[in-house]
Amino acid sequence: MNNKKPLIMIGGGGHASVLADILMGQGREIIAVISPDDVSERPIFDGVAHFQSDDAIDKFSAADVKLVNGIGFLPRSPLRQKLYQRYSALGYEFETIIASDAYISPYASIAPSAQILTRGVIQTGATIGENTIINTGALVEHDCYISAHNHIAPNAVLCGQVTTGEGVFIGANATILQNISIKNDAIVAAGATLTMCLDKNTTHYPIRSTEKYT
Ligand code: JB2
Repeated sequence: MNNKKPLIMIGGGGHASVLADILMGQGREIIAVISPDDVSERPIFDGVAHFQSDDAIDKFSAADVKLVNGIGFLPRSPLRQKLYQRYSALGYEFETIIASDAYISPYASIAPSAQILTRGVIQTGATIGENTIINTGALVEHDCYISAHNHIAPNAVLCGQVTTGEGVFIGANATILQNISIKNDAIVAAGATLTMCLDKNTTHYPIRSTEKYT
């Protein structure tokens, strides 16, 4: 065990259970999970107090606990950011999560509350913004600037000096070439390769191999 503050997990689904696995493996104590849905089918939460309403968070003083944002982020799903902003404004701190087998260059900058999952790689000179998820196996190369509230999904590759605005979603296995800029709330679909800058609120889809024959 350690002397860090106990944690309250917001959400009890897939993302929350991945974070709980990392945190418990690091000896952290999760004292409550807050989820409107049943969590009994997720053994990772066995023995953790379950509350169905976010009102239960008020029972815990912001001075005594830290929150974990266990709500994932898929395109056009505002809940993760909304809860983060609501509870930050109330004075709660969100824990920063860095998996023990992630690689973070000593010359990278990780904002408090960011989440770097198993085998995530953050290379030298890169910056990761608040409440952003760098998911399993994702690679953020040198000097990238990843803003707040992004989700870089599993195994995505961001070559050097990519910049993103807030709320960007980059799907699993997508590749972003170097020096590309992706504006606020844009989406790069899973498996796509992005070779040009992407405007705000737009989506870049993968080119299907059949398209070159039509
Ligand atoms: O208002 C809410 C609320 N609404 C839904 N407050 C709180 N505290 N929790 C809420 N939830 C909970 O979010 C649900 O009860 C459920 O426990 C959780 C959503 O779980 P789900 O497994 O559907 O999605 P996820 O957000 O954990 O994961 C998505 O995003 C990840 C990044 C998934 O699509 C994953 O595949 C993905 N890796």
